Amino acid sequence: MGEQLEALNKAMVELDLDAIAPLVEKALEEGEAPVDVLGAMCQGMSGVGALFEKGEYYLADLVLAGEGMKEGLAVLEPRLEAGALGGKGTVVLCTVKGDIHDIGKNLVATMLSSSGFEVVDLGVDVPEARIVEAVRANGAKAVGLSVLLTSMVQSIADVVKALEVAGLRDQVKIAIGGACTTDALAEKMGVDAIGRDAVEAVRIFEGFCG
Ligand code: B12
Repeated sequence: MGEQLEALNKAMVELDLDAIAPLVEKALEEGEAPVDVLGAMCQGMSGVGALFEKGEYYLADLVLAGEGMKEGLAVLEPRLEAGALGGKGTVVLCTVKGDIHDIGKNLVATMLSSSGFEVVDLGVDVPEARIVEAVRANGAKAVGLSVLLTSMVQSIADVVKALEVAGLRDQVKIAIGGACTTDALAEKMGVDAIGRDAVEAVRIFEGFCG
């Protein structure tokens, strides 16, 4: 990661909101790709989530970090759209049934659409029938499921099963991500990949749709 991107990541983690937009400008001026700038911000956001988990940050800090993302995105978005014309394929994305966490999913959505994917974002707490419907209606090649609650992992298996029953499982690849996901869980649930952050999500879906 370049010097400006390191600084941007640090400003996100330290909630130095005034520094974010100028650092985004600077990184772009120095020739960093918009999608890498967004990647640095996403990684910073994940750092904030980790500090919250350790008890070092409070909920208000997460809200501040969200504001920081908005400030950075205001500078970045016009540039990102220019790169988003690739038509890399359609991804149906959501947070699974029973789970309402959406910060990470939203970052994944932003990264994917900025990288040239069509993203059909179904939101949070989404039952498997709606996912099947969206895959069919949009001719999606891939599904991304965000899962943060251990108590809701069964929802992943429900999606896999529903796609099988609908005769669509062979046409779509499925990736999972979020706090409670592991390689072992991915294997157990019969999905195709697990992504640890929004940058890895882009790599995975490029592999799926390429
Ligand atoms: C913020 C937060 C909340 C917020 C959510 C706000 C929102 N709009 O999302 C609020 C306060 C509402 C909340 C509620 C709850 N929460 Co909560 N929450 C968190 C916290 C601290 C951070 C999550 C976050 O946003 N991180 C920052 C983002 C950027 O990171 P991320 O989500 O990991 O996403 C990245 C990657 O995982 C990946 N990714 C994510 N999704 C996907 C999908 C794909 C396809 C791919 C490839 C990649 C990918 O890319 C993302 C971007 O880099 C986590 C702690 C943690 N370690 O995750 C607990 C955590 C997830 N919550 C937890 C719990 C228990 C709850 C509650 C049940 C609490 C309660 N008793 O009410 C409720 C659940 C309500 C529900 N039904 O869903 C537990 C879950 C424990 C478990 N293993 O089951 C955690 C782990 C905290 C803990 N250690 O106890 N929570």
